This record gives sequence, C-alpha cells and structure tokens, in this order.
Amino acid sequence: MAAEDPFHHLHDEDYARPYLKNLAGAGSLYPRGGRPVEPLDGEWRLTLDLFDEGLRQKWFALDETPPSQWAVPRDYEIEAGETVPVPSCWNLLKPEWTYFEGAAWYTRSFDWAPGPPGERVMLALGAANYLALAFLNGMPVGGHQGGSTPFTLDVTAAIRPGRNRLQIMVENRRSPFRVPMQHIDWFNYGGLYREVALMRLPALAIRQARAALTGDGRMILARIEMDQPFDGTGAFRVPALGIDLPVPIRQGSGEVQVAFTGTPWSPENPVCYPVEFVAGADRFTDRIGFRTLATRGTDILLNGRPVWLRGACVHEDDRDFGKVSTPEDLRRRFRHLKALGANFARLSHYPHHEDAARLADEEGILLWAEVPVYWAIAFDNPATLSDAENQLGELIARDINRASIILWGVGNENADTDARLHFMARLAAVARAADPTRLVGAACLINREDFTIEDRLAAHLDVIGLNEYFGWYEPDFSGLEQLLANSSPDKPVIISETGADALPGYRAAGRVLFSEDWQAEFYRQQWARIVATPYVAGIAAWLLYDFRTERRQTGFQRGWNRKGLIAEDKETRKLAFHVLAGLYRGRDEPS
Ligand code: GCB
Repeated sequence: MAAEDPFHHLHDEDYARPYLKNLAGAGSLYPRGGRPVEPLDGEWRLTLDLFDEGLRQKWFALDETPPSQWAVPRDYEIEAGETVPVPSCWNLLKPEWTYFEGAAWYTRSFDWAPGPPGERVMLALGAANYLALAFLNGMPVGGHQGGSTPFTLDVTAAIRPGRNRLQIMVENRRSPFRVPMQHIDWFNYGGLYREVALMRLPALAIRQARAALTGDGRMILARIEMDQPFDGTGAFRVPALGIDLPVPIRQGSGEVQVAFTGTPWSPENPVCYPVEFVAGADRFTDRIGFRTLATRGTDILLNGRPVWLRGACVHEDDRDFGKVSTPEDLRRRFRHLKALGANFARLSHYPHHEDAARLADEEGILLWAEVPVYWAIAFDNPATLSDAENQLGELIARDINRASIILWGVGNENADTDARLHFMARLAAVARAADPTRLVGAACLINREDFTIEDRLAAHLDVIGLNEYFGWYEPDFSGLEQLLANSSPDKPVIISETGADALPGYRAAGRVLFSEDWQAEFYRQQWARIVATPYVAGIAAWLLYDFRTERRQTGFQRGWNRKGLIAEDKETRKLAFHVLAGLYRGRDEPS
C-alpha cells in the first residue's frame, strides 16, 4: 500500500521497521558536559497502547483538532491521556498500571525560541525503558533501545519557533533478545523515568571531552573529540591547578599532556577539580578527580597502593518512585553507605542515574558500574550483542570522567558457554578500547563440580567477581571453604554479591531463614572466611535496600527481595546492617 495512506500500517506486521532504522547510539551521544539545558520535565499526557496502535495508525501524524470537529472517528486523543509527571515510572502512578508491559505514548507541548544561525538542538533523555521513539511536530526524530543509558536525538530539522508538540513512545516489553532478557530478579518498570531536556549546540560541537592521569600518575592526559572534522586550537583548563593550555585539534580530535601537581582523588580525600574544555564556540565543563588505578597480582591498586573494598550492592529502586532517582534518594544512599563504613558500592545490574557516580565522586565511594548482561542473554544473537555493546559504550561515554568508577562490569552470572565467552570477551574488549584507564570485571559463576573459581572469561578480565550465597542458598558454609581453598586465581577476586533475606522485625535463634538474626549471623560467618583469603580484594554485600521483584512470592517476600541491610522504607536498619558496619570497621559488634 502507498506510504501516504495514513493507515498503511494497520494490517502490516512490519509496521515498526521504519522507525527502528536509525536508533541513536553511543556514537551519537552528547554527554551534558555542564551545558545549559531547557528541561522538559513536569506534566505530560500518557496514553497506554498495549497493541502498538500508535505506530500502526501513526498517532503522531494526527492533528490536534478537538473531537467535536473530527470528520471521521479516531482511536487516540492527546487530551484523553492521563496527566502524569516526568520523570516517573508508569507502574506506580495508577494501581491498574502496576504490571503494564507494553507501549505507551507520552505527549507534551513546549515553546521554543530559536538561537543564533547554525545552532543545533538535541533532545536529551537520561533513559527510557526499553525502547523509545520520538516524534516532534508529527515528524519521526529517532529513537533508542536499551533501558538505562542516555541518548540524544538531533531535532534541529523538526523544531520550530513558538509552540511545538513532542511525543515519545516508550515500550518496556521483556524479550529473550533484549539486554536484559525477560528473566530477571528486579521489577520491570516502564516509562520516561529520567530527565528529558533540550540542549542547544553550536554548529561545531564537542562530542566528548575527558581528562585522566597517565599510568604513573605524573601527567594529566586531556582529550577533546569534536563531532565533525575540524582543524584548530581548543583549550584545556584546570584553574585550581593553574592549568590553561592550548589543545591542537586535527581532523576533529586532539589531546594534550600536562604535569599533575594536585592532590590525588581517594575515598579518604575525594578532591574533584573544576575543569573546562573549549573548542570553537563550544564549552564542556566537568568536575574531575584524578587518580590512578591498576592491579598487581591479586591486589587492586589505587594511586599505587592496595585498596580493600568494603561495600554493598544497590538497585535503582524505590517503593514509591520505582527507578526514579531523586536527589534526596541518592544523598540518602551515600549517607547509608558511609554509616555502613563502606568505601565501595556496586551499582547493580544496569547503568544507574548519572548523578549516582557524580555523588560518589564527591563522597569518595568507589564504584562498580555495569550493563545488564544478566543471566541467560541471547548470546548467539548478533543484534543482542550490538545492543549490549551500545549500552556499554553509552555508559562509558557518559561516565568517562568519574573518578569513583573503578570497574566496568560486563555481565552477571552467565553460564560459561562458547557463545557467552565470545559475547562477553567482545564486551571486555569494547570496554578496554573505549577506556584504558579502568578495570574490567564480571560477576562469574563457579565450577560446582570441583568447587573452584573457574570461568573461561576470567582470562579477559582484570578482576573476577564472585557471587556466592553459601549459608543461604546452600545450607552451610563448607562449600565456600572448599571453593576458597581450592582456587588460586592470579588476579583479584571481589565477592561481588553475598547475602541472605530477612523480613524486618522477624527474630529467631539459629539458622531460621528470613530472620534478621540469621541474616546477621550469615555475614559474620561469611566475613571470617572471606577476610582470611588473601586473593580476595573486597566484598559487596547483597544489598543495601530491599527491592521490588515479581520473582519472590513467599509470605516473607510478597514481591520483594528481602536481602536488604535496610528495609524497603529505606529507613529501618536490620540487625545485619549493624553487624556488617561493625565488621567493616574492624570489630565484630553492633555499631
Ligand atoms: C544473584 C543475582 C541477583 C539476585 C540475587 C538473589 O546472584 O545476581 O540479581 O537478586 O542473587 O537475591 O538471589
């Protein structure tokens, strides 16, 4: 049927293809870089669209004539949508939306005043779970897949002076081919759950700007990448260190080295310096901590000295807001980590809000940041691999200047098959190529036949993550003892998860599952064995807060994973919190 027929998609099952052709990716991302933006947060209209009628019928192409003047009936009306806040997760807005998995259309209008000639306008989204397609004034302006990473869409051709109408279709179906796939242990929230904004860029703009110490810690290496071929001179400035240097830019990129005379960033002294990169009419600013990172044998070295990681994993989840990270939520998270005596957190199991790592920089908490290559991804599917590569690339591009991030996690508990080895070795290579300054790790499975830390992927990693639940999913700790004794890895091992469920307030003596007492005793037992193992370089308790997950349906759980050290109210500290805080501070008593 002819493309101009407004209903040509209706009975055409290939209806989505035209919109999926040019999805934005890491290569087209403009990190914010301190540039001013015009927020589009606030009230939007939301219409659920379980059958994808919006794409089939082209809801974006409909004009805004009121229903009283319609010549023929329609199935969509902007004003009939619910008024919802952005950012938010639709699941928590209305009881009947709690378990909705499908497409939904967000619509709002905004006013626009054009800037100087040549200016470009980007629609910048912090994240949308999982697929997002955007339409401005009836024109498709691109989209994105991957539920936790940022993207920018160039809307220059579609935006107009005065009133504009923006529509974003967000679709969160779980699928065997997505990253993550349909089987996960967390809640599949949907929607525009991070900030949406417009960002103005000059005709020639900085795509990426980074600065980090060279391996020996003596020099800062600063690099600018433009979004087009360009020969000229930029600038790199760190006013507090008296640095103000020209950066020669050839063919769109350039770098410069300068002696580092400042204070290295560390958890004890998390010094971040305001920095500025300038090229042409564009200016990219950031706050950067400078530190070195390496491994030597089974040690992790921060600024040349071994560091032992005491930490907790944390999901991006909230009883009231779902995946939305409010500034208060993030600040509370770091207060709790500090109260625990932690110097480390694992941001499980997908990229978190970018302010998490920014706050970690300021607070001095080391981070493991990862992509949701979780459990049984479709490892043999090339499209799934490119999706995972892209999510990793976007995460690295966004957070390249964060001193707190020490490790890129490329997966979690994936069975050691040939397809998985190929898939994840590729991700490790992608991470190294994009960022040679950090470590690459993954949470590996163990060999359960001979109880050893054994995974072919380890050859591609700097750090081996070990998730183990001896004493919880296994009745006792003997397997852990065997495993730790049988293994002799030649690189650092982090206990990337260990934990036990506890229902707040449920008290019982002995190994009574789901009691606060057993959760606390579990950590005492684990700790004694872990700290006695020289090749272990740290531990991340599973986890800081209880989180929502539909896999967990006993009377103790009722839709929640209860392994939090703190209950779902993010206030009530369980016994294990106090015990672990005592252990982390070097004494086995409640703090
Ligand atoms: C794991 C997974 C994590 C689960 C956890 C649990 O090994 O990596 O996502 O939530 O165990 O609670 O069982």
